[in-house]
Amino acid sequence: MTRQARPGGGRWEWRSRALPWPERPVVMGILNLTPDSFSDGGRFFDRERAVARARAMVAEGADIVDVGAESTRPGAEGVSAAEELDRLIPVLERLLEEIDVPISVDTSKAEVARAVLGLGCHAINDVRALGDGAMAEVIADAGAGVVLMHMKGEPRTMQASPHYEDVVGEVRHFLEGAIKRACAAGIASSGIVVDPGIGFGKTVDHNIELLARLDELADLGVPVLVGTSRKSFIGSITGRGLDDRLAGSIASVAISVLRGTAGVRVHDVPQAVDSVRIAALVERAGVSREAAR
Ligand code: HH2
Repeated sequence: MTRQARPGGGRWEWRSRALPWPERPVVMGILNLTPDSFSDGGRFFDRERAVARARAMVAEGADIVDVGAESTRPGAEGVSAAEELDRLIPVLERLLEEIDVPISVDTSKAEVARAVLGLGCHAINDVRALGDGAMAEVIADAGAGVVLMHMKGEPRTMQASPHYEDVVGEVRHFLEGAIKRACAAGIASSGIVVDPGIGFGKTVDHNIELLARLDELADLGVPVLVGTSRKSFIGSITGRGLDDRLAGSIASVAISVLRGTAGVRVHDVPQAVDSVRIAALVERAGVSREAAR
């Protein structure tokens, strides 16, 4: 396959906070405030521990902290906006005072987005890519950023035999439409990031193909974020349980960076930071060689 331009040549800026891309890939640390998240559910449900965890991730090199209060693991039931906000607000108030990196909130509800952007959060990580009719306007009005992720189906049922004719083509087409909707609503293009949604309505083969062909998302013109951390496809390939997927996760981080991703969403920040540094140097050396040919 011919290498294309690096995915998302554009800038990445959330509410005037510039992220280091395209200088280097961005590491987004995951903070789940859910009792039922697939990998770390319950561990950070306590407010103090959540704040301490976020501070530690920043000290370890996270460029963004992504805070979520509703699990989207396969089979998960949704929670109400009120419950999400009860979990989020006390922690976000502290984080906005105490940590110095942009904060995104993993939510698909416009009502939740309005409240957290009102507090000063920098972006919405929307696994339903503006599926809530009011979401685009809420983000645009706040001048905030957004992650538009591809998902086929709904978390409760999405892993029941997902089918694609061409997974990369379909994900690409979906993300293209989502970018257009975001821009039409007035969200600044420098604040838009896309994500192929690894594990969201995809088989192991679909996930592998998406990683292998990540560079085909290049000409969407916005940064690409990839979340593989501890996901079940890593367990399927390695035979490892949730607590034993670090090596597989870090391998997938390096592969994503070699395929030119702009950012990785991870639980294990220090290991991801090292992996990104090494893979980014190799990726850039490859790009320079091809440019010189
Ligand atoms: N994956 C999860 C949740 N949100 N957002 C983006 N942009 N990309 C992802 O791949 C992604 C995401 C699922 O992982 P996790 O947050 O660890 O689990 P849970 O949804 O169970 O809280």
